[in-house]
Amino acid sequence: MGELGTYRAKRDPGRTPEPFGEVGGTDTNAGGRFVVQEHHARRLHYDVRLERGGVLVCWAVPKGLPEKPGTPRLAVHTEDHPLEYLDFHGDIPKGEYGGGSMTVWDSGTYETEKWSDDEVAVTLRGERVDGRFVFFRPARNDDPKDWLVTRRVDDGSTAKERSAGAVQSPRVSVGGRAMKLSNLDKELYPGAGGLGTKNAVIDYYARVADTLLPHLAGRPVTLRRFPDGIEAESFYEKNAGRNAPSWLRTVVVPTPGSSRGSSSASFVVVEELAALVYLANLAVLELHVPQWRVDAEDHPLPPDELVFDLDPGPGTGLLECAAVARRIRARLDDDGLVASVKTSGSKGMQMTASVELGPDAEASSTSEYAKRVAEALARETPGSVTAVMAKERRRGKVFVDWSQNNTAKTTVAPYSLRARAADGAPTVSTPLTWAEVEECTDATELVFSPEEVLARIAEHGDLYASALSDGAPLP
Ligand SMILES: [Mn+2]
Repeated sequence: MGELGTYRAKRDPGRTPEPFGEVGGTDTNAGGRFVVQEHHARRLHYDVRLERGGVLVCWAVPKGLPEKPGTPRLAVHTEDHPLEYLDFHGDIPKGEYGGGSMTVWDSGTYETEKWSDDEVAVTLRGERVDGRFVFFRPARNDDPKDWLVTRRVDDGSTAKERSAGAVQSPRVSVGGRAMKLSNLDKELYPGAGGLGTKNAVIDYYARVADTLLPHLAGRPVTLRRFPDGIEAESFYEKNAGRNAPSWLRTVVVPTPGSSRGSSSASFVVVEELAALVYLANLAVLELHVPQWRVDAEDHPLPPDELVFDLDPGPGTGLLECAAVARRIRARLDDDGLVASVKTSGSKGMQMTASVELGPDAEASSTSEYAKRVAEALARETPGSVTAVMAKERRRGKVFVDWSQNNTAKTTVAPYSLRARAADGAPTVSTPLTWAEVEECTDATELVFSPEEVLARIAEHGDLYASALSDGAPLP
């Protein structure tokens, strides 16, 4: 059994959000779960933690686990952590031990090949990392905590395991990009059966790619990952991560209000099928985009889209949103703007119009215009529309959220999956025809599964195409 004395001695429970669990009761020496946390402490490093003997055995790896066999990397053996640390993420206050933000970079299960006092050989099976690693204490080292970690060729230790591994973790070529998929049978939507596996998620994104990619082009995307499915913890990721493949387009963009305290992040820009598949394999279910793009030289451009997020308050739903959407459409039409409408895939709806701001326009002008529209609607029908975020004022009303036009904010992309299930299938942020919005009498008619969305594209083409057309000036 492990000990947590050193762990506790280094931390004050009144000052850090970290867990203070007991040593776990079960004997899990055979192997079990692992986590790799990205820890932005004084220096960025990756904490690799393996469940064993009721605790987590830990190494801090400054450069992260090696992607290939080759030169071993430093892996500082740190104190055992409580099992609750497996899903810990958050901000450890500055000045405290390990102060800085911590996110879960990957998690999964592992098998043990060897475990001794100076050598630990394991196979990690996560979303990002999938392979054999050996942690070892070199024969001559100045500090006994300074271990090394190396990657071994993953040949599978038995034939059975090898064939199972080949099905679960196939190497594929997508649009000319080689990648390894992992844990394809994992249930990301529990209860959805074959429709909710990671395999099904990858399949959907691959098939919707031709229609979805133009909406993502040039937009630094915020990724919402669900490594253990929609009922477990999720993570908003802005950073592409250090192990992102070199072909993946990334762009460094300032992130005001970042909880991490850094002023910029290296965002993914999704512009090819391979990128969508790569992200789906990381259990990225939701793609959120800003209302602006970067140019070919990675410079941010002014907003090119105007968005309204229609958020139904208690006692209202999609039908009330539909009524408000029609009114907004009429106003935009009067101003020469063409609106597309979609479900959010969650409770509400969103509308987008393509705009072109003049050279002297402020980036905030889309937000100001949307606010004027929202406030005008709220004045006309104060009983059913509000333009104010305050929760307590929203009962029985649709909140017309104009604030997502702020350049620091994002909205879920059309055709993105959502982390919700309806009728045993994942939901999708689905573009609608205006006839559907006008004639709908039952909100369930506006909820679509991934298969239905693909069939709608085959029938209608891209119902969100007007968002991609040449923008009109704001009045
Ligand atoms: Mn750490």
